[in-house]
Amino acid sequence: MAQDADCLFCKIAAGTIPSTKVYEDDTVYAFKDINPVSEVHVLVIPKDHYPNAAAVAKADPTLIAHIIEVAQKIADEQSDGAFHLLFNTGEAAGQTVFHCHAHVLGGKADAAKVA
Ligand code: IU
Repeated sequence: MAQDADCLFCKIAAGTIPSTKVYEDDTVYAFKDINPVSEVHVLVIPKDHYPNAAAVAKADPTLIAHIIEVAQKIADEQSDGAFHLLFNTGEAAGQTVFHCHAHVLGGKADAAKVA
């Protein structure tokens, strides 16, 4: 699986749409969510296009494990190491961008926005 020319997060991972980068390596890219709901709110995405986390797990289990490792690294660096990891999967579950992304939520939450 590679990039999707029409996908916003593929463009963010490639750097053609700007974002506030938090971490990058050969396979993943992490950036600050534009509408944070907690003190630390970072999205970790695979550079290759997959529609959701289950599709990554099926195609490349090592990659989904790596996304979780990177989430821990970000929580260690930006907070006290504790974090929520959220993969909205499917429109009815609130997924709005159909490129797999892990929400890494740490620090003080905005109670008005986090259910
Ligand atoms: P969701 O799980 O698909 O609902 O999450 C999409 C997230 O992507 C959401 O928290 C947005 O604030 C965030 N986001 C972003 O950080 N940058 C963007 O350009 C767009 C959405 I569009």
